[in-house]
Amino acid sequence: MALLPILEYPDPRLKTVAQPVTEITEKVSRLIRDMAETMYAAPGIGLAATQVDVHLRVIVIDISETKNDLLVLINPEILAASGEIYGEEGCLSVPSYYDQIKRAEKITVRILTETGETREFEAEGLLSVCIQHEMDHLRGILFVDYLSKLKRSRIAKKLKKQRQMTM
Ligand code: GNR
Ligand code: NI
Repeated sequence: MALLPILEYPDPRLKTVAQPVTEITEKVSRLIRDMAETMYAAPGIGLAATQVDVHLRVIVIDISETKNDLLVLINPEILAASGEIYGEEGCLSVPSYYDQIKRAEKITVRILTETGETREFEAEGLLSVCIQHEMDHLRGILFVDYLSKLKRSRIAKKLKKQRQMTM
C-alpha cells in the first residue's frame, strides 16, 4: 500500500478529464487500494483519481462514522437527478476552505464494481453531494469553480502563501 500525493488548487492537472476504465487490471486494483489508504489518512470522505494525478474514472468514498464502509465507483454515471440541497463542502485539493454549494438532492447512479459488474443505486443527502463532488473532479471541475472569480483568486492566493510558509 502507498500514500499518494494529492494535487492542490490551482494545479492545472486538476483540470484533466478522466478516461473510462476499460479493464479492471491489477494496476487499477492497486490504485483503488492506494486511493482508499490516502483518503482515510487525509482524512477525507471521498477521493477522485484526478486528485492523485491518475486520469481514470475511479472514485473512493466512505461517509460512515466508523470508516469501515468503503464505496468504490468505477465509470460512474448519473442517470437521474432531482431536488436541490445546499451543503458546506470542502476538498482535499483546496485545504482549509469551505463553502456552500448547490447540488441535486437525490441522484440515481450507475457504476462498475471492482468485480466488473454493473450496479445501479440511489443516493441522497451527504452521499449524493459527495458523489457529485467526486464526479466533478473526474471532469476537471472543483467546487471552487462554482464560486465567484474574486473568491477563487483569494483562495488561490491564500493557498500559495500557505505553501510558501511550509516549504
Ligand atoms: O473530505 C471531503 N469532505 C467533503 C465534504 C463535503 C462535500 C464534499 C466533500 S469531499 C472531501 C474530499 C475530497 O476532496 N474529495 O474530492
Ligand atoms: Ni474534492
